[in-house]
Amino acid sequence: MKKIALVTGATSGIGKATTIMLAGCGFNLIIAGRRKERLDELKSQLEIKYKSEALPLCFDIRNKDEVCKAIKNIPEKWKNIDLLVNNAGLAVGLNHIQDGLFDDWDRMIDTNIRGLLYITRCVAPMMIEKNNGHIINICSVAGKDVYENGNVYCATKYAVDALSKAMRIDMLKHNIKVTNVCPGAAETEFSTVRFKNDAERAKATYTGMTPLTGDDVANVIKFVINLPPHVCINDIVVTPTSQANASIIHRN
Ligand code: NDP
Ligand code: 8X3
Repeated sequence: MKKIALVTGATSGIGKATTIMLAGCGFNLIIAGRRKERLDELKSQLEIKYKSEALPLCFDIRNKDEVCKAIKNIPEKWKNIDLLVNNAGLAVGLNHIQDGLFDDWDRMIDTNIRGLLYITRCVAPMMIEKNNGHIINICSVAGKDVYENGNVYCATKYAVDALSKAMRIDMLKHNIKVTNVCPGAAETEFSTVRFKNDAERAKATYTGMTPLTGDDVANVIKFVINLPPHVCINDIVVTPTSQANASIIHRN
């Protein structure tokens, strides 16, 4: 029987690449996001190309009731979730703290922290019941170091870093692995979202360097999930070769 993975933020970037990698590794996939047409397209791709079954779940992860309802209503055969990839997240804006927009802050806090908590609260009991599972939280180098103008985004990722450590402790006696994955600059829709569709600013983020791709991060996740049952990677930082940490990038 195929294993089941639930990936949040499967419609784009790291989440989409991870979903496709997992299908290639023989998983059936529960794919979550807000953009229904992208979920439907991905479902077809997974079924046709990888012969994986896919269950699209369309919800806004910031909405507690939507998240709980979606997970509660998962058909019985999908409830045996082996792997949860908490990937949905975003940065919005890049301002000094005194210029920050409340709405940007709320979006980041509600998505990156609250959303991750809601989905974990719904899925973890299913793993506990079978005394097995793996939770992967997509954190960031921004959860390891702060950088100018990164303030609230960094704070949300520091929270993810803390939650990964806390989950690791709480899940220990239930035989559930928890892994914190911290990517550096990856060229996805991340900067387009951060700069609110300003394509030039988004592109400039990666000028003079070779950024990670979603596939690069997915490959790291592939390594993490394919270790023997008694081995758990707790925390892993992966950056482009030209990036040392959240604020130091060498550009040509
Ligand atoms: P993308 O913008 O390409 O993907 C973000 C994903 O999150 C989309 O699938 C989006 O789906 C989903 N998402 C965002 N908001 C919500 C919401 N309210 N409800 C449900 N789903 C939501 O960015 P990345 O792939 O780069 O980002 C994935 C994760 O990686 C994020 O947590 C990000 O912080 C982290 N990260 C990214 C790095 C980078 O440089 N790109 C580096 C380090 C970490 P939809 O819009 O369909 O809802
Ligand atoms: C995304 C990486 O450095 O833009 O988490 O914050 S960074």
